[in-house]
Amino acid sequence: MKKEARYLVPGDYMADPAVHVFNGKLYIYPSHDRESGIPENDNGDHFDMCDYHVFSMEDIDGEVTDHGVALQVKDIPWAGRQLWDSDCAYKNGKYYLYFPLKDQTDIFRIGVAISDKPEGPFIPQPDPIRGSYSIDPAVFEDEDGQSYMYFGGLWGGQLQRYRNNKAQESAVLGEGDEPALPSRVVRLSDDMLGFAEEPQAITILDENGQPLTAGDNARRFFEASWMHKYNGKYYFSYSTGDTHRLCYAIGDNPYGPFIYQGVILTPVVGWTTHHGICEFKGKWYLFHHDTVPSGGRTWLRSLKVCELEYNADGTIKTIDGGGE
Ligand code: FUB
Repeated sequence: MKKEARYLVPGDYMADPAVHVFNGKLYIYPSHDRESGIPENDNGDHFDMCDYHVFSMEDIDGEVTDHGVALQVKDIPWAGRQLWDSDCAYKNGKYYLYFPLKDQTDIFRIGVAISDKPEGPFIPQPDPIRGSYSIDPAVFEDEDGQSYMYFGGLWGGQLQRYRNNKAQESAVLGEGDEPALPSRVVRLSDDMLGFAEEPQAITILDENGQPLTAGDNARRFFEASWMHKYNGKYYFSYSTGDTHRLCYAIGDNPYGPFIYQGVILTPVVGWTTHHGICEFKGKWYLFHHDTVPSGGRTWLRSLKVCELEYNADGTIKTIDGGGE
């Protein structure tokens, strides 16, 4: 494939790609952006998505098949609004689509829907996952068959409203040398429909073994968690949100701690940056999005893919996102 990133779905706006290989094909689970007319604000109300489509590819340079609507807000019994970044996992013959959605009180919860096929359609469970909160679920299956969900997002993602998995009276983002608000990780139950334990905070350490601070805006977690494994190491990657980078940190197990390594993708054109990483037919790829095709409209994003390369020491070669 060419070194430049390739736009994947030129005819529609899609963002936040989660990617997995199922049955030898690569499947993409993006958010489906649309023009809702809702003004842009820090709560992300302008990201007013109401359905998901699933895409597949037989080859990285080949055709991208749109499998049509996989799940819609109107079919989810507990729905309020805003279907944000989803992910899909497979277990025992079923596919599980995990999605964040505001409930009828405007609180983000994480739901799950089930299908016999990776492309859906997915049938939602009647209620959100018990104990779930915030956004951006990413599900990673380890080699021992255990599945873990990574989740959380600041600002409109509401993570700042929670401490020790409990909602607080007032939201606190922290600043300066205070600890950065962490992404969460939780092992999923064997039936894939719930949490098997209390979600745990992810610690990202700097080069001196100190946790990243809230004021370390260029490196601390904001949203868009992703986990992949390379040469036996666990790579936790994420967006820094208002500083617009995709960064990563490496650990020895799914819970961390993870040691900060650097930038995977420099800022793209557009406010958000979000990704999925996966190996397909012997090469590694970074799926992401930008707003170049929509002329920079934050809420109308387009999917892209490019190759992701490692250095001999396991670090990732930084990719130019083409933004500022
Ligand atoms: O697509 C809506 C939100 O924008 C996602 O959940 C965030 O990660 C950001 O990409």
